[in-house]
Amino acid sequence: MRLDIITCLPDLFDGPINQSIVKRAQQKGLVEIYIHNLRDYSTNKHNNVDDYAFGGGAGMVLMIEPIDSCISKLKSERDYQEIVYLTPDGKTLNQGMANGLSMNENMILLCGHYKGVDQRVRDHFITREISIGDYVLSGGELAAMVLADSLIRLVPGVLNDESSALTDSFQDNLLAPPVYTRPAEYKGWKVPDILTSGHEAKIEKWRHDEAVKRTEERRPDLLK
Ligand code: 6GU
Repeated sequence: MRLDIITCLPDLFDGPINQSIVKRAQQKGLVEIYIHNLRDYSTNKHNNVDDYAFGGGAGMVLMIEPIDSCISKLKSERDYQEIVYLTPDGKTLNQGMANGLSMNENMILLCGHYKGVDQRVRDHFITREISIGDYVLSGGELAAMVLADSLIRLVPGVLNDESSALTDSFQDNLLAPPVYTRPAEYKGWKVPDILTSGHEAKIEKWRHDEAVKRTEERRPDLLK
């Protein structure tokens, strides 16, 4: 999977894409992530990428020209299955969407900032608009990182234990069951006996029952 992320705040991505699972996915050659600084595509002398909104109102709007230059250059180099715009008025990201998007070879992620982007960008370049939840972030960058992380861990070979993504919360519309590790008893607090019994089938049933119980208690909406 190749992700081309377009942003006016490239430095924000330094940490998240160079650590842990995402870093390993890149080292293994399973994922390529390229950060493009929108400012590098500015055509005006001050390297501006935003301007006042027509009709007035507070907040700056990202201009179409640098975004067109950047997207068009990328599209001339390879085919993209999706050009995603991260925006709070997009469709809310869920595991089903992540599973679907993780099958794509090449995607562009456009991060909005300030008051957003010129609507013509959305009308003519964007194939999908995604939000990460009903709250407002200062820009699309954190949302792009959340989306990227959710996709990358689904690419085959990225996780060491192949089955691990399949047993995540949400993967079967259930929350994950409780987990424990050593010691089996700590300050008198004991791990459920079933988990140390060695009965694989019974353990699987216990985990499923606990997942259902937890989902009923915390997220009954997922069971509908
Ligand atoms: Cl994608 N962008 C911003 N600015 N805020 C958000 C969001 C995106 N998703 C949830 N809140």
